[in-house]
Amino acid sequence: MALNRPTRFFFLALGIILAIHFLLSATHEPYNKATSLSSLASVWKKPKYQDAAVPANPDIPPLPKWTVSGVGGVANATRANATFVMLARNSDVHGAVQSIRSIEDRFNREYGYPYVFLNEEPWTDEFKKRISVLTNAPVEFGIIPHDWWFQPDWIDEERATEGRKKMEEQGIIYAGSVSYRNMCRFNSGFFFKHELLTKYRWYWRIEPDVMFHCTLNFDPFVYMEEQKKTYAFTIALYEWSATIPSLWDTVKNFMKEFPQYVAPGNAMGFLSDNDGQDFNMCHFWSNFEIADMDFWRGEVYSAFFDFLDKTGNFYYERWGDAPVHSMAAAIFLPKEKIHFFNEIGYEHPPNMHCPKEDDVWRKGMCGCDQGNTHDYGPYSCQAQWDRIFR
Ligand SMILES: Nc1nc2c(ncn2[C@@H]2O[C@H](COP(=O)(O)OP(=O)(O)O)[C@@H](O)[C@H]2O)c(=O)[nH]1
Ligand SMILES: *[C@@H]1O[C@H](CO)[C@@H](O)[C@H](O)[C@H]1NC(C)=O
Ligand SMILES: *[C@@H]1O[C@H](CO)[C@@H](O)[C@H](O)[C@H]1NC(C)=O
Ligand SMILES: [Mg+2]
Repeated sequence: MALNRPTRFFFLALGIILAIHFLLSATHEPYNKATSLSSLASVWKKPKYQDAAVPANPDIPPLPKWTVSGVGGVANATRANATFVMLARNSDVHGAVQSIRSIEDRFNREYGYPYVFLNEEPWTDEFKKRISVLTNAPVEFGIIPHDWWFQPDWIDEERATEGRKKMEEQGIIYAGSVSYRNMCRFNSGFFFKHELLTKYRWYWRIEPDVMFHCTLNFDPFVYMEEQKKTYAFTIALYEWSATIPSLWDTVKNFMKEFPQYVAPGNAMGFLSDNDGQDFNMCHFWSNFEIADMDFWRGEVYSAFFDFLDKTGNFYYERWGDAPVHSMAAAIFLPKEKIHFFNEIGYEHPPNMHCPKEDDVWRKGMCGCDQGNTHDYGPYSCQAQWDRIFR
């Protein structure tokens, strides 16, 4: 039976629409769960990096699954091999609750990523109770082994005391604090070895008293994995140079001794305005980090941390995990492996990142003032970041 022209056209059009629908459903499911025609619109409006269908990476083993109660009911989500991690004191409970409420609200109640809390002291029942009630995701509370936290015996205490006094005279924040130094050293060289974290590859660092200002319509962990990123930040800014007087020289010595570790096409231009001669004080603000712990666990970073640690300057000076992580990422990785998450509105007072593009800000239903974003303010290093990709 020969079909008349309008009928043929009708079936052709129907065929095309169905083909597009199934193609998009299949290729975009991990991101947007676009399984119905009504959600096609959201597929078209996805941010730029989601437009290209990303093929599944055969190197990624099957992912653990558990049930999450998300908005609109219970769903089984596919997750990356990832966890949140928060270092905190029992006395931080109020700020910790606020941070977890914020990330659950803007992202995790839909995804159910687990949480790991770390502390050098035993957790109080009060802390565990106040946190556990906030999420359906697994939550674990770990204790930090003594030697990964406290000042090692081989540190010359006289010299350390002298260093703290000198810094106090300069009016530097946390100048006289030993516990702050413990924290910086632990975050630089140890957290990723903790037994509660070794089962994961990716982490998202969260601190007490931070805020997430935009709803995430995508999974940053899956993005990192699919796009083969290693380290991600939201805020880049200048370091207070007096805390790290000898860090750059030490890093340069390391590069001289291990030139094979320096990555071709790295982000040195972010750290230095004269090809690595001087450090320009730019670093990623590490209170937010999404990164691959296998990088910190690897040969290069292990050698780097040991080289830094044996100078004792986490205690004699006050080396921070932010410059240490930033330098490692910028020197030992090709620059494309570092990612700036513009969509993630984030605030750790006194600094905030808020997407300044209206479309990104609207899509994320952001609760932040675009006019107050840190990105191109006086202490920002966003311009140095942008520069290396020009
Ligand atoms: N368990 C524990 N956590 C700490 C200690 N000092 C700092 N932290 C945590 O380390 C992170 C950074 O400390 P914070 O005081 O926020 O430093 P800042 O952001 O540089 O001002 C936060 O997650 C704190 O909760 C400490 O002595 N013990
Ligand atoms: C989630 O997975 C469990 C176990 O595989 C299954 O019993 C349940 O029906 C699934 N729920 C949904 C909403 O797909
Ligand atoms: C998750 O990552 C860790 C570290 O790379 C690895 O040891 C572990 O086997 C991974 N687990 C799964 C389920 O892929
Ligand atoms: Mg903080």
